[in-house]
Amino acid sequence: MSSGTLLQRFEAGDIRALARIISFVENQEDGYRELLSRLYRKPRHAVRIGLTGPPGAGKSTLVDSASRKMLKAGNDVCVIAVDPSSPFTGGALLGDRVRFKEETQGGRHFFRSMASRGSSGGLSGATDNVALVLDSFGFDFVLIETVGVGQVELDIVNNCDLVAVVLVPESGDAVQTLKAGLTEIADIFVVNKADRSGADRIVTDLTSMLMLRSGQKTHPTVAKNPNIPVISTDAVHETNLDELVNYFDSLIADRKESGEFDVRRRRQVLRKVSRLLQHRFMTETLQRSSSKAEIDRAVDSILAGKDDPYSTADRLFSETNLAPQSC
Ligand SMILES: Nc1nc2c(ncn2[C@@H]2O[C@H](COP(=O)(O)OP(=O)(O)O)[C@@H](O)[C@H]2O)c(=O)[nH]1
Ligand SMILES: [Mg+2]
Repeated sequence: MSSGTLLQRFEAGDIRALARIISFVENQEDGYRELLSRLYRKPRHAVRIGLTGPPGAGKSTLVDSASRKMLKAGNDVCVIAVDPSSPFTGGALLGDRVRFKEETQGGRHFFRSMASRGSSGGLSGATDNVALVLDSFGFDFVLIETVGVGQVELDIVNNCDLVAVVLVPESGDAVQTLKAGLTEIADIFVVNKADRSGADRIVTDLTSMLMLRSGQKTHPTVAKNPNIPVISTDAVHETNLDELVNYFDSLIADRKESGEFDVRRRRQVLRKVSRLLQHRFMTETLQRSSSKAEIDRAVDSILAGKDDPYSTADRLFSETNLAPQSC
């Protein structure tokens, strides 16, 4: 990065500096780790809310409507859309994946889409880092939109303080939703497109299924958080949007009071440190040419029934030079 001036401009609230720093971090340019280390030490207060669900459920529309409500209340809100199909308008000034608006009344609104292609394995880390940059800039809310429930999306929402799973009447019945493992990640279910037929039914089914499950206390996550709210919305006409935003506020307040908020934050940090360690260990082990040859030999031996993956991993671990260096 070109000297401290960019960071100074960032700290002074310059939106172009913010956009530049996001790209810098997303592209992992030289020095991005040092920058992130500095940002981790800065005071921050943003709440991260993840919205996930099938394509076309109305996540982008919901994020947009919910943002406007939050902005009206005087909050600075930013959106990270990890969805290549997110509607995008304008933004030539800051680049083709950024949008910024200073509300005449209320707070600042920043939008950034993240490329989901070409960043295999690193997307959740990159999203987390971009969220940290936005948090450090001073935003009150970081809304993160992701599609579906693949491993990457799960990793992304695991880094959120609150997760809304967005469904539509067409999403299928409640049983399917439960089978898809969505209750494990949902803090709130949003049945969007309430203007369409079938919305009431999915709300009722989902609510009774959740009550049944919490009664059985079969799953630890559900048992710990038995009252997952289900709310229906019409994102286009903004029906129940105030209620949704109020739910966000009250769920976060409850979490903070019960200590669950901090428990989650601890878990997020621990997960991040583990990932970095894992990544570093893997790359350092595999970079040693002696290891590469050794791994090849070990794979041959395992296939021939003369060795096993556990002993191989133990051996490689004990041979790795764990002398302290800069991570
Ligand atoms: N009827 C209806 N259409 C909606 C609603 N919310 C979003 N849509 C429409 O559904 C389509 C997909 O919305 P989008 O927000 O892009 O979905 P995403 O893929 O989940 O981000 C768009 O044409 C929206 O205008 C809603 O509550 N009711
Ligand atoms: Mg979208």
